[in-house]
Order: sequence, then structure tokens, then C-alpha cells
Amino acid sequence: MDYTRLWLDYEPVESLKGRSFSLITLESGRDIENILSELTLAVTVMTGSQPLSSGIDTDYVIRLVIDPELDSEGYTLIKDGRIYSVRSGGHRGLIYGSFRLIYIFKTKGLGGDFKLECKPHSPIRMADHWDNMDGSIERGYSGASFFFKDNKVVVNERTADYARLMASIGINAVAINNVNVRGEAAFLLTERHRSQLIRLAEILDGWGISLYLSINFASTIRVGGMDTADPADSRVQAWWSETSRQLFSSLPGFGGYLVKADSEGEFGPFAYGRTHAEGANMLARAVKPYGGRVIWRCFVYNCQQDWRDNKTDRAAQSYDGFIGLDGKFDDNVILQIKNGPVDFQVREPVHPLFGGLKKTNIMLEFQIAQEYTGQQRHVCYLMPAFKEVLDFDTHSGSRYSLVRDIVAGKNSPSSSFGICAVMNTGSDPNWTGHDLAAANLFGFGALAFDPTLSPEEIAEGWILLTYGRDELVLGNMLKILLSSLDAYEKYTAPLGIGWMVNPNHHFGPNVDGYEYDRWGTYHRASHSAIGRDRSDRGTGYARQYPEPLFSLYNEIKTCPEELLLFFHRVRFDHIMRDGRTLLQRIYSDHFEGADTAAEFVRLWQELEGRLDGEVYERVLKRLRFQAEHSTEWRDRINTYFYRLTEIPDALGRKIYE
Ligand code: GCV
Repeated sequence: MDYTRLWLDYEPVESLKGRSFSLITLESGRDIENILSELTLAVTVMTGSQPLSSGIDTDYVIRLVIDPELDSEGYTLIKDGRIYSVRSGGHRGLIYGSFRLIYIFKTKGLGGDFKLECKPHSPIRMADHWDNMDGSIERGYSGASFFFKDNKVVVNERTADYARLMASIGINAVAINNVNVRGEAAFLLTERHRSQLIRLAEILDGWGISLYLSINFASTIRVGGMDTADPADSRVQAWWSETSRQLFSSLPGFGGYLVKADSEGEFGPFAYGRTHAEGANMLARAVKPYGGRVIWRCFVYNCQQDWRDNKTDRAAQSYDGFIGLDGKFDDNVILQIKNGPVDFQVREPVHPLFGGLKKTNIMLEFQIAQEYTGQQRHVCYLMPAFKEVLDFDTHSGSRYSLVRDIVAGKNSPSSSFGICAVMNTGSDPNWTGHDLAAANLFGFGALAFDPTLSPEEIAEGWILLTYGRDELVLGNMLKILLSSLDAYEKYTAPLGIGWMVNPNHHFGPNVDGYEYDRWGTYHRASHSAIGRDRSDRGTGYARQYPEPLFSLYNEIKTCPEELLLFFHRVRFDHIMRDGRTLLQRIYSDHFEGADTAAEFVRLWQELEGRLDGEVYERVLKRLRFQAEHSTEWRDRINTYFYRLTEIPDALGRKIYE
């Protein structure tokens, strides 16, 4: 097994062995050459001989055909006797359909006749990298950047491997650099890095992927030599127009800009008294002639809060900052909204801008980098959480009110809608540090393409494609993956309250780590209660949701228990729906979560000898670490509450003094 190829490693397939194939298409181009090479490789390894280019004398024929009736990114895959045909309205669809065919060969072999029709749910399916030009990655947990090193753009074999991997899960857009655009990264817009960026864009484009660049809103000052970045200034507008003209005319498939502005110290239009809409529209007009887009992030809040101020609520600020601008953005602007109102915590409610914004293009932002969910050292399969978000009914009153349909643009004629994730890849040979974190990479692509898939189906597909069919491997890995999020949620901060991590690097338990600082993330525990009241008797955040959600969240008695401490300040002796006190629920969750993490080690050890030795050892080491670390989480949190309340665990389990 070559684990560096993740789910794209091929082996002989019993039912294909000795069969002859031919590969036929009238299409041409860099992308077609790429997918033909992939099919050639897969078929050669699986059957034992190279496919031919004429179908007359072969057992089977694979045809790639353009069908103008079909969607350019959708495909129809048909097996009819000896003919397999991949049909699509465009080359991207041919790529996705061909990978699907390879997956079918890999997991099912030749099989009988079939017909599959697929169309990606969201127009844009994007990978956002937070890579810096010095080679580091903000919140990167799997080695250094493979896009940048020593302030230069890197293009090598890994770039090609990366593009192929992304295409194999249906990703069609990639932002390569950190949204915090510091130092040399601002110069990505200039001639200085152009030739390397052209090579990079060509590689991505060859797999149907558009390159985006994160930009600094102060670029006119930082790299343009001007004294202003005011979006209303005609010199600023002209600079962006010319810069965009150059980028679009030289970078194949260039998509546009990703912008973090007026957020966590990043420069933005507020400096000139302008709104987000004025800032975004200025850029949008510069890229409009080329069909470009501006993706503008909504992660905007006051990060200079005084912890003594109990009125200001960080959770409310993103909605408050953007809701009044609904309808004011140009049609090639997309607002990028994190899944929850705070910051990728293990449990948050769905961001109220979904459904709230009705006349604006939007994109949902997930994070698979696991910044707050174990940093790829804990196994934490995130698809169940993503699925909940996508299936959430916003009760927006629009024709389509589920998040997955809203972010797919079902209520709008525009195709500037989509889903993205902050990526978990780096230079580690296995791409994601933790081998099991690759399930999040695969899963994100799968879910963005088809949000009706279940987390189980996706995990099963990933395991079969990566590790082959061994029932014990499949069963145990599924158990680990599918219980990992629940376990993580239980042994870390309780019931939606979030944080309780070490400041800055966000790893490991620290109950008061964010309690007295400027970030607006306070749990405010006393000896008798914990949480912030976000009902209409408190900060009023719950009012950002329409009925019936507002009423549901606004009252302790109806609030979903997993979000209880997000929305309410609750006494420790509050009786939960199953009759336990809140305190006892916290204790028990922590014992149970850590027990589950210990079980992962046992389940994994049963797989010894059934997996590649290196993979086995590497994962075992991480699972052992996780089991140990989860007891640290359990004991720190339980001790904290025990010390506050002096009430022991009702089941007599050990809590430290
Ligand atoms: C890129 C969180 C992270 C930051 C990140 C920010 C963002 O605050 O900790 O590292 O910055 O989110 O999404 O912009």
C-alpha cells in the first residue's frame, strides 16, 4: 500500500484481472490528458495491462463523451454491456465521472449494468488554505506548506498530486494563501511571483480547479506605493482594475479574491468610513470583466472586548454587522460565513446569517483543520456535525430554507454560492498528519458534492477506497470514526459553552484560558451556575433567529440540551430532561467521553497485521496520546466544577480535589 496516495492508490482487482480495456474520447485539453492518464493508471494496475485507444478488440470500452444537455459539472455514468460511458456537459463533469468509475472498479469490480446520474449540489466547492509564504501554516497540523517556502511559491510534483486529489473529491476552487495576508503574501498580486503562480494555476486548471488569492485590503498601500486604500478613491479603483486585468490575463482559470477585512486586526474599508459592501463592491467591479468573484468573509467581531462588559456579545456581532447590508452587494460578491456564530467550536448553533440574508450570495465556511477539535492529534470525524449544519432548517420563509439548499443558491438564479473548508493538508507524507484525518478531507468533498450522503456512507466509502475490504478493518474504523465527534464533545467544554482551551494555540484543556481576556468568549462560572444568557432577557442573541427557532432557543426548558450553555446561564442543580442535574451530566459526559477514547486504542489494536505497518503504528501512537489526553481533559474539567460546587460525582467516580 502506498499511503501517500490516500484513496487514489490502486491495486489489482479480481474481477478485472486479465480483461482488456480501451479508452476513447474525442475531447482534448490539459484536463482531458490528466484524467486519461489517471484512468490509464487505474485500469493498468487493476487489470494488469494498459488500455488501448481503439475499442474494436477489447473486452471493455470506456468512453468520455460531452453531452450538451447535461450540466457542465454533473455526469451520467452508464455501463451497458461492454461499454462504460461517462457523459457530461463539460470537462469537469468528465473528471468527476471518471473518478467515480475508478471508485466503482475499486470497490465493486466490473459489476452488472448500471446508470448513475449525479450533479454537484453546490456550484462552488472550495478548499481554503491558511498557508503563509514563509512555509508555515496558520492552524496547520500536518507539516509545512507545500505551496510556499522561503517567501516563494513552490510548484512541484506534490502540487500535481494535490490538484488530482482535490479533483477526485469534486473540489473546483482553491485559495492557496492565508486570509491573514502578512509580509510577502501581499506581493502575490505583483509580477514578482507571477511566473510561479502561472505554473501553479495551470496545474490546478488542468484538474478543473480555479485558483483564488487571499488579498490584503491595504494592497494599494502595501504593494502599490499609494497613500490610501479608500475604496471610493478612483486611483485605488484603477489600481485594482489593472492588477486584476494582469492576473486574469495570465493565470489560467483564475477565480478572484478572498478577503478578510476589518477582522482581527486585518485592514478594511472601515478605516475610511466605508461599509463592507462598499469595500467588496469596489473589488468586485475590478474582477467583473473577467467573470471573477470576490469572496468576503463575515468573521467580523470586536476582539478588544473588556471581560467585565456583560452586554457585548461576540456571537451576535457577525449577524449585526452584515444583516443590514443584505442586497447591497454586487452579484459577483459572495459572503463567506462560518458554520456557527463564534469560531469553529465543537458545538455551536447554526449561524443566523444563513436564512437571514435573502438577497446576497453566500458561501458556508467549515474547518477541517480541527483547530478546536483536536488538531489532527485526536481523531474527530467531523461529518456528523457538518451534516447537521447542512440539514438545518433556518425557517427563513424562503422557498428553500435548509442550509444546504440556501448555500447551493437554490433561491437564486446566481451560481455564486457554495461551500468551503479550511484545509487540513500539509507536507507530511500522509497529507493530514493523523491518517484518520484524511476521512475529513474526503468527507468534506463528498458532502459538498452531495449533502444528502450520510456520514456513515461517506466514512465507509473512504475506508474501502483507502484500505480495501477487510470486514474487521471496516467495522472497527467505522466505530472509531462515527463515535469520535461525540466523544470529543463529551470530554471537552460542556454543552455548547466552547473554549476552555489554552490561549493562542488552542490545544489542551484550560478552563479559564479565555476567561479574562479580550476575545469575548466567557463562561462566567460561579459556585452555582455557568453560562451566558443569550435569550431576550440577556444579550438578545437568540432574537437573531426567526420563529420557531427564537422561542426554541430562548427558553431553558425548550433549548436543545447540547446547546444549553451556549444560550443560557444555568444553575448546576438544574434538572436535565433525563433527570440528572446539569453538574452530574457534565461529570458523566467527561467520564464517558474519555472511556470512548480509551476504547479507540483497543479497537485499533485488533487491526494489527491487517494494515500497512507504518500506518498502523502511526495511528496507534496518536490514539494512545488521545486516550491519555482525554483523561487530562476529563480530570481538569471535572475537578474545576467539583472545586466550585463541592458536590461529588453521584456514581462515586474519581474526581480530584
Ligand atoms: C486565519 C480564528 C483562528 C485564526 C483565524 C481566524 C479566521 O480566530 O484562530 O487563526 O485566522 O479564526 O478565521 O480568520
